[in-house]
Amino acid sequence: MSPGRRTFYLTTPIYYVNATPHLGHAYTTIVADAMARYRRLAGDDVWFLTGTDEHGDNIAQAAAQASVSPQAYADRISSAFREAWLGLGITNDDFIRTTEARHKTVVQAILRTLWDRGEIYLGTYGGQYCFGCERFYTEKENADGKCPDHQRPLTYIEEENYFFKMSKYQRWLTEHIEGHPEMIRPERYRNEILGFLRDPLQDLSISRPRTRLEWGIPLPFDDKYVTYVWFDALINYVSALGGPGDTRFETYWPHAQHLIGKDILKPHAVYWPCMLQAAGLPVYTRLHVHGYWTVGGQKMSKSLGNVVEPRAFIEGYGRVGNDAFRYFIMREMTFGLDADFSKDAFLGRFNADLANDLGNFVSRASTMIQNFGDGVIPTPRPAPGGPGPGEEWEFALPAALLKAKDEIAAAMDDFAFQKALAAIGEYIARLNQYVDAMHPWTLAKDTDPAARERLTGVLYMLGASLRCLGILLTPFLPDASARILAAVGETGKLGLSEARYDRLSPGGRVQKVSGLFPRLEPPTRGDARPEEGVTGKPGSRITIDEFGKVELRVAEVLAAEPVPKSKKLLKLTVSLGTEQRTVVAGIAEHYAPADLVGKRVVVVANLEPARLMGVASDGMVLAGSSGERLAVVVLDRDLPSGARVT
Ligand code: ME8
Repeated sequence: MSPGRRTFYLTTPIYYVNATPHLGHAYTTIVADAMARYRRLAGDDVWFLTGTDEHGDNIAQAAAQASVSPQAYADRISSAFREAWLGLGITNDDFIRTTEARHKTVVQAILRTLWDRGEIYLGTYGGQYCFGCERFYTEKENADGKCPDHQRPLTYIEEENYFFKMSKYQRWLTEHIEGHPEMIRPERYRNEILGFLRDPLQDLSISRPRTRLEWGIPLPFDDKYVTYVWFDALINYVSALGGPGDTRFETYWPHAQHLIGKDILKPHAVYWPCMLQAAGLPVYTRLHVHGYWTVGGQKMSKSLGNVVEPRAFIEGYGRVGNDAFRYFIMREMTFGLDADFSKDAFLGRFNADLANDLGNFVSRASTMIQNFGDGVIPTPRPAPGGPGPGEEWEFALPAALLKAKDEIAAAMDDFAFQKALAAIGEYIARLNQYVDAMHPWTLAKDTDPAARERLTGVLYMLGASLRCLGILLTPFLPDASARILAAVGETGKLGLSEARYDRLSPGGRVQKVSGLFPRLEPPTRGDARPEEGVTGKPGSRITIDEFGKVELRVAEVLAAEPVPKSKKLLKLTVSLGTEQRTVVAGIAEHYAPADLVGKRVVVVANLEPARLMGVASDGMVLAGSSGERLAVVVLDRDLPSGARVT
């Protein structure tokens, strides 16, 4: 093993098979996947587990309702989870089902050990029980006699059951959590558990009589009982590694890090460490707890009809859907806190971060290497006239990259996915600033040798930036990062340590990447639509207010190409500063595409989008004409893209 290589065992909860995968399940699984991909990128040894929780009353009841056997029911929904994760590109190394023999064997072995060690006894228990949650509620928890989750009345039941002597671990657990400040993260959940441990801890009922519930793992020392579903489920983290003694267990268990939602904090932070301690197994190292998603401000529920089904949501956005969904949920939720999912928020982040910032840079950089460097990474040489304007960027870009890498590393150590993405966002902003500052299109027109050399240097930096960005994005946007890397000729596996400015080989070919994240919906444009009749006849007068309805903006032409099968039309990709648009203009008989790239033109930005020869055009370029002659309106001095023209 190489020095500094760390080992990670990452787990998600195993999901109940009484509901199909939704946004909440997808969030935990996607962040776990991003973490697994990040650690692999950093060269670490990773084992990533997810799976399904298939026993218990809830599942038995759902199966009965569907008139199928519990096993057939579990098979169906477990496959739905497996397929959903496959569709979302989740890179789990294993998928555990609690109905598998490998799991049952380990559960029974652990129960046997606990029984032999005197950690389990037969007792009587009476209390208020919720069949939905499959658990008894204490008096404190059920003040109004209803289950707080299901809002159904609780039922008093009394039965003989086996109990795990959890109460005797109260002091040990408190001290263990206090002695391991990093064990439960973020801090608020650690405090919540320490608060809970101030009250006396009860023993845990770990069995259900088979007369009441058949669907479970029989106790190895009394087959009139099956194992309580939580006791069975938690053991998945150990059984999936083959259990104590297995090489995989010995390799990964000492590095176990569990990821869960806040709803299942108590079983993971209280029952599970006590169970492990009692069985003589080491406690996991970390428990990472995230908050809850609401949808449109409300709890997600079938009855409200607001359940977000990830596959269906993503399919609505075609190829970019998967990356965009991953990006949104990781960027929007502060890990540990609750967050709200809405289409508006999704579109907002998509257009601002992915289309405008990331997509814009990737398109500009790759297009300029195409147009000004013949699509080949040049060999940078010192400019003959000595260092020139913008030279400081040669240090500023590597510094920005290093800063991003450090911030991502710190954020990922803390499971702060939103911070890691914010750090990448800052790096992208610097890259766009670099392009704006260097004006490669101006250098391209300058015949002075010093300017040519400077252009060569800029094109090299742009190529190297694309490569570094592609690497940094790998864990978060797997598809987009692969496209960016492929565009600079990288199709093999690259590690995080490869993200450096001196690793790009001159001479390599670069492909143009346009439409990495095409804008989804023009914002607020409906408000400013010109009304019918405003244009008027030549010679007729309009008021200043009428003129004000036309939104004219400065736009930089990033790329231009002929529209296939059309003699007159050119397709222009223009930047309006914060956004990028495609505009079709009838100027092909007057301009060669290359002549337009880098020009600052004026576009009507609030025109209704239209399709011209099958190409969607979102705006109009101003041009004057007289007889056969046509001239595009350009600015005679520099103004930033997006500046208003009045
Ligand atoms: O509890 N927001 O399974 P489960 C965020 N089988 N995350 C959510 C969410 C939401 N609205 N809804 C669900 C179980 N989740 C047990 C676990 S583990 C040994 C046994 C996610 O299907 C979150 O990760 O109810 C939560 O902890 C988990 O799904 C609960 O999944």
